[in-house]
Amino acid sequence: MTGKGRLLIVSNRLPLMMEEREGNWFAKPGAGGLVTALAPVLRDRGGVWIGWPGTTEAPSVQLRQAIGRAVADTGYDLVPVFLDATEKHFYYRVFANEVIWPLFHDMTSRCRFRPEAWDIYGRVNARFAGAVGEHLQTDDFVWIHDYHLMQVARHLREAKVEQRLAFFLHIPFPPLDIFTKLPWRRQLLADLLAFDLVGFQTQRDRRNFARCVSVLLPDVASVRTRGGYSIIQHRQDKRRVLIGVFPIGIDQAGFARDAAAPPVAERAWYLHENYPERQIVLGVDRLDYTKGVPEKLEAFRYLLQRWPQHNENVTLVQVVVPSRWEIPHYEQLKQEIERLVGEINGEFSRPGWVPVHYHYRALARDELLAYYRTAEILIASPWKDGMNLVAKEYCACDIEERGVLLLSEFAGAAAQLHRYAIMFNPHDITGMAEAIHQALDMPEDERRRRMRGLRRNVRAQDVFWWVDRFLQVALQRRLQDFPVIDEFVPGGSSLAAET
Ligand code: GDG
Repeated sequence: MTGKGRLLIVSNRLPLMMEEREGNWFAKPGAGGLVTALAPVLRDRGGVWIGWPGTTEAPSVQLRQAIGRAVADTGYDLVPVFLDATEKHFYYRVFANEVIWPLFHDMTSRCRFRPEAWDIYGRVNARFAGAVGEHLQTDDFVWIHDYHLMQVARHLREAKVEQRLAFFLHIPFPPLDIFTKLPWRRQLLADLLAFDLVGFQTQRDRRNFARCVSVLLPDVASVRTRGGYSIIQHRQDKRRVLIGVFPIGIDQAGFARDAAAPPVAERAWYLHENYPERQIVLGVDRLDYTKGVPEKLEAFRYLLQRWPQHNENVTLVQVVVPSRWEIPHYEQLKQEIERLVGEINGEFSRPGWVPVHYHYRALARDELLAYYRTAEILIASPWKDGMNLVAKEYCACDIEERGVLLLSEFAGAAAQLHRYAIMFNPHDITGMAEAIHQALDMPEDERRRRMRGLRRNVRAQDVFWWVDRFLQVALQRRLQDFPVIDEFVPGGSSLAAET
């Protein structure tokens, strides 16, 4: 990596778990993939992570001290941005999760376009920008993450900040006809053009964004495409914004190592004992209407009806991790999933065999890895997904290389994994059931060949590769050095040719 300045990471949440016990605050450093990949860079160059600590409690001395103590463990600075309950409600719950989240996943009927939420989103973004401004030094580089913070660069530019500012969107960017429904469409696009680099997960997202800019802001900027990148130039001051594709990876080596370690190996053995002579089909999803869980259950029911030879030989383990449960659409989804699980188990269960094992809780990491390692098949069935890390984690943990990945054509991960996964359209219930049927009957050598291909990809383009590539493009911009990231067209001819 070039440049000598520090790195400032800005995300909605600080990489911390805050806990209050008997009036005292404790902060535990987080351990997700993003943190794992960024921590060495932050320690090496020096850096700061700015974000909300996850509580709406007033910022007491106690709370600040607990965050201060966590800095000793992380090895880089943590700067909290505090939100009160009203701000959390409108900025986070309503604007981020009930406007941008459904809109960017093409589900406009679930959007609540509340003007006061837009105002408070702006206010909170201005506060984040203020925190960045306070800690910024001349040579620093600022990397802002995700849809909660799309206006931070504009606020910083208004405050005459000239440092390089980059943004990465973890979720998809919608096509023009969907994005146009946003009441604040031009403003939000213009806000994003205050960055120097905007990164997306797939070519699909980059193309959608470029088209939105050229149609909605023709008077503000011009758009060119070069070798898989878009270059947007402001008409007034000729400033350029680079739009690129950076598919996020996982800590592949970490997952593979932990999957092989004794605690996971023992759990995996125990799981096998519980499912003798049976193939496990696994689903791991946050409770979210974008993840296609009801369709997966419908497909599993169709499989049992259409190919009864699988009855008693297959178990679907569906983990649903509680999330955003205070939003009514999520509660309705939970009820729908539980109704379907009940119907399928009611119809097909036999003594000694329950077709669907349903867990509505977050699993401990070892437990999750044991399921990844044990399951013969994993189904990721999102209607739309920025990437889908679960699919990659499954491949990393399948150290015996016997598993089959079934992947929705609409997951961002499809662009990298479509050659070796079995691809399906999550809206096509019978097609998905056929894919499960094909996977259940797949010969060992084909499973191995496919899984090796998947694991090669997940290893080569891991989260360290992702951070490196993003920072190199952000700091050097030698585009010719970077091969173009693959494109995948759902339902396109590449499907038949490649699988
Ligand atoms: C957003 C975008 C994009 C799941 N269940 C358990 C558990 N998990 C962990 C998985 C994985 C993460 O949660 C889920 O990541 P996904 O990528 O699948 O989905 P989102 O949460 O929607 O993430 C997505 C991602 O950002 C990154 O850019 O890929 O498209 O929507 O890491 O391991 N972890 C534990 N127990 C569980 O039960 N411990």
